[in-house]
Amino acid sequence: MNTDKDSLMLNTMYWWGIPTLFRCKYESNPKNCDIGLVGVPHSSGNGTTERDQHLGPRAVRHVSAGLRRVHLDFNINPWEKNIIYDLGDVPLPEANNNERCIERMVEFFSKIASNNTRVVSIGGDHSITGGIIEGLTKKKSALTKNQKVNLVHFDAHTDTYENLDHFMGAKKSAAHWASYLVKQGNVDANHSTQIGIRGNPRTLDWLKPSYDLGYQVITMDEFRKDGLKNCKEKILSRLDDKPIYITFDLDCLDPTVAPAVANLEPAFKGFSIDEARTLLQSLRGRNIIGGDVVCLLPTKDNPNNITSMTAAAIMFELICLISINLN
Ligand SMILES: [Mn+2]
Repeated sequence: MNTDKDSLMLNTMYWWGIPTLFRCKYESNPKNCDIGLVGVPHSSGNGTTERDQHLGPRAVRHVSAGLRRVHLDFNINPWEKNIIYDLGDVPLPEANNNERCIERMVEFFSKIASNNTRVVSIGGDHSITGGIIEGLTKKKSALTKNQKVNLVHFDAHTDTYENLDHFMGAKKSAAHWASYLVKQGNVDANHSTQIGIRGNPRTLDWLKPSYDLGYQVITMDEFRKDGLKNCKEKILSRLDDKPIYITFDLDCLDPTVAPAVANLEPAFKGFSIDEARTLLQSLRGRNIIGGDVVCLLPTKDNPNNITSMTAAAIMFELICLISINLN
């Protein structure tokens, strides 16, 4: 057994111990925890570019042990304030069958939602957000109680590519989730925002599907012109009293901050980590039921694991945004 003093030292060494997310207790039953952490090792929803996004959860388990810290901006220690478990990974044995994997995710997250447990996930490609939100808004969900969710979507891309019938065979894909969730009635686009959108797209009308669905879109260009303060207000004033879900595609960050992502957009500067953190923290006090961090590509990361560490740091922000609101 380690003494408390031993643990104080050992816990700063990320390579020491069993690598669960943020050193949380591993417990597959969500019943007794306030916040569940979940790995979604999935990459067949974005088969075009880089196929190692299923390695994201393992990479973040590797580094996050060293990031079990207190939150100075909120003045809380979430690990003592709330019961937070690592609920493990969504089982995805049909890994190359995107549609079946999404069904598995819906089932997994619907069980968590029926226990009224809030949840922060690490992907996985962005198609996982479709399975997660569909699961969290199922009829028996104690988190949403038959309401749609308000979505706050950080991304360089809209993921509403309705001009594509499928994405290399995947229907509920990383290119489609932000669209079908609105059409299925899981997301209320009229109270949701997509922010950070940038890059040189393939068609001039690439934002049209998002506007047609009802989203507020804040492109990176608009963010630079309007400034952080105005954009914070735009996001907040768009929300109503529905539960909020936050999805964070790491490619909204500048490639110098998060180089190991699936779909790099180097032509326009992305968010700095401070800008992203400030935007996230503007949601403090809101009813956030869950969030995810997606598109981490560990096999392209720097030897110091900087993108995995950034992914863990964003997860930590999401965990603390939820924790500060819970007793
Ligand atoms: Mn993206």
